[in-house]
Amino acid sequence: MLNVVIFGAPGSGKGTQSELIIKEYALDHISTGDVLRGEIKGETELGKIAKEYIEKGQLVPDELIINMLAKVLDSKKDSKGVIFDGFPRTIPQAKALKVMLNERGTDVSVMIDLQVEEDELIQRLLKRGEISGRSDDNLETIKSRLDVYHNQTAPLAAYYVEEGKHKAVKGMGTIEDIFGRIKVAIDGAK
Ligand code: B4P
Repeated sequence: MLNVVIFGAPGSGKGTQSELIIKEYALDHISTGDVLRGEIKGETELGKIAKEYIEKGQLVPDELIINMLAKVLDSKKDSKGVIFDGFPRTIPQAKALKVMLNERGTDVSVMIDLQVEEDELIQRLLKRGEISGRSDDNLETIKSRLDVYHNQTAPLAAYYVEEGKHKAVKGMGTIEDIFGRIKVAIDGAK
């Protein structure tokens, strides 16, 4: 199984590149952000809790995310491989993912770390905010998401270096050029 973690700051292009990776490698896509937005839209109990965190630019608590992820993973039992987009975002989430995959006889194959300068991240998210209507794409919330990324999520890069799975990829330039670099990283890990 090919299991790819796509990692990077908010606005680094995780969602955009995931779409291309899925097509190229016939993987299933699990985006915790998309699952949470679906829960919010459906006004579920989880959605009501998640909304409060997302609108402040904070992470939804690990326990809720890990339970949610386990359920989604169970629904992909016959998968050839999965791209994890926006998960893990903390060390406890990474450890839980390892246990869940090991229980299913598999593991993370590679972690793609998309690297984009901060000014560019802010510009991309403000631009998306103008058209998407996403409640977290405004300057105040973007700044808080970037702080959360630096404090809680960025340390995961060292975790995956330790696991021998980390691949840094320059996330600036055209979408096609970035995808070309990602393919080299994934093919090298297969
Ligand atoms: P996400 O939906 O994962 O949001 P994100 O990190 O901001 O990344 P996103 O996917 O939206 O952006 P992308 O990099 O694709 O999470 C939202 C919230 O949910 C989090 O803040 C958190 O509260 C909660 N959450 C989600 N997962 C969680 C977890 N595991 N634990 C706890 N809480 C969790 O960038 C997109 C923009 O850049 C697009 O508009 C795109 O068009 C543009 N773009 C992409 N590539 C480009 C390029 N090369 N050039 C120019 N623009 C580009």
